[in-house]
Amino acid sequence: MTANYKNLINGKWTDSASGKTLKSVNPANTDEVIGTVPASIAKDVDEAVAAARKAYPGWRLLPAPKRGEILFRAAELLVKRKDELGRLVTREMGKVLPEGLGDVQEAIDMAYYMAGEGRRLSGETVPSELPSKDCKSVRVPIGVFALITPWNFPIAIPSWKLLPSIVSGNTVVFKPSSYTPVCATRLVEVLHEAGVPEGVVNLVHGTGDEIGEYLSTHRGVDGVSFTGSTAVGERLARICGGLEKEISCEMGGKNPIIVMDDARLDLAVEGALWAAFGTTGQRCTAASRLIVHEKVHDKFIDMLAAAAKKLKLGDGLKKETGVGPLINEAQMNKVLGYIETGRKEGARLLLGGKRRTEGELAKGFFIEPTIFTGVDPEMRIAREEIFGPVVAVLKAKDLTDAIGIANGAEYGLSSSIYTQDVNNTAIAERDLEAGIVYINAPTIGAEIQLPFGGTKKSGLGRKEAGGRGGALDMFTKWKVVYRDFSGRLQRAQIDKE
Ligand code: UN1
Repeated sequence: MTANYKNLINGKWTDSASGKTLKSVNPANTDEVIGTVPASIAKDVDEAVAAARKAYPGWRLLPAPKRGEILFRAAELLVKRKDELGRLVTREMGKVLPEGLGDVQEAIDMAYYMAGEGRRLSGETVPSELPSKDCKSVRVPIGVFALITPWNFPIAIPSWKLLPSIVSGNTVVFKPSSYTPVCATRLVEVLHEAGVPEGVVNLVHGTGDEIGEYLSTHRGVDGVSFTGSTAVGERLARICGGLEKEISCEMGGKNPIIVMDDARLDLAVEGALWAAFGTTGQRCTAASRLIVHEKVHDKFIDMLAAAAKKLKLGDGLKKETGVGPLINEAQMNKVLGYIETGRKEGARLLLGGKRRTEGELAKGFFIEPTIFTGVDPEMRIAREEIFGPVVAVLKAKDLTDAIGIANGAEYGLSSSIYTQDVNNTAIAERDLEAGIVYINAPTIGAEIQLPFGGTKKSGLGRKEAGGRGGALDMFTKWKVVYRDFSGRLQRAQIDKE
């Protein structure tokens, strides 16, 4: 029997006013229905926003350490459910089980970390230029946030938004991707069970087309945190900018790995394989360009192709599977379209390139790990985000050339260099235009205690995750407080005694 999941509005699990539902299926086997969720409409969003508004004044005033304690309990519940949720991530999203478990672990890390922030959320105290006066800056919540999340990290990315937003004292309306709604519901269940009061976290399921923009531009919403495509992010940012709403968008990537002539090639191959084909290339941090020094190019691509050939396609729950399915048919067709484009543009197809449908693969959306060589920086496969198991290899003459190619893309999320030369690492660190630079490690695998986000077309507004410049800056505003206890009027800049 199919499980029917619901929206959570004002602490109650409810169906949509539309009476309709959406079906979530396993992308490795579309015969398997993971569950149904409400196909929400504007009226449901209105109710969710009203619930969040109503809960805000009380939640704002609950001491932050108390809010943090609820998050700590959520972390403990997630630890208990890690296996179960990890398997669900694999069944609903398709990534292989170790990655499904990693997805949940990232939420656990974030929950413990943000629980601790409940006892920090620190501002600054600085001296005043006048006697008997003190000055400080404090972080204050912003109000009601709309949180819009993608399907590729169905537990981790929602946790990046839900946990810092609520520990900061905001209330939220959360709209997860309609491709992974069951994972999102299970995460919200955890928060609910951990003791998040009614109305603080509201969950509304539905498609982006039907309710995404409606929610983001809603009069009752003060801020928007969005992760998804650059096209949608730019559009939301334009509209929200005009409505005085806070907005942060985490968007696409075209992340390069530079392999220098002095690199440890074994390490570089292993890293490239993991970053290009892990999560079936469906990460905004996936490596989709390998920029290889001409001296080691031929050897590198031979090693890479030999290693990629061994990756087995299949259901991510099976131990032997190296690469899972694409999320849905549309995404699969988009990726196949790019493979066709690469061929037409004159790149050389070194490996893969086809959909596979033999045996059980017929029930899912599987594409072979695909490597193009002889790629020119101007080709579309070198410039556009593909979001699939397709990597473009480009040749570079030296470090300057490699960095020039890397920075030639319109995106700037993650980047990496493999080299044994300390000076090369320093130059890469200084000159790569990206929010994240990895040295002797691939482009994926950011840790939650540091800010996450990119430059150029990869990110707009504040960054996510922890550390200075991370999500607390997205979900709070600075307020400055001056207190004069001199008992007289003191005039800054004017009184000079
Ligand atoms: C994403 O690619 O959409 O750094 C998020 C990483 C993960 C998060 C990726 N921790 O690859």
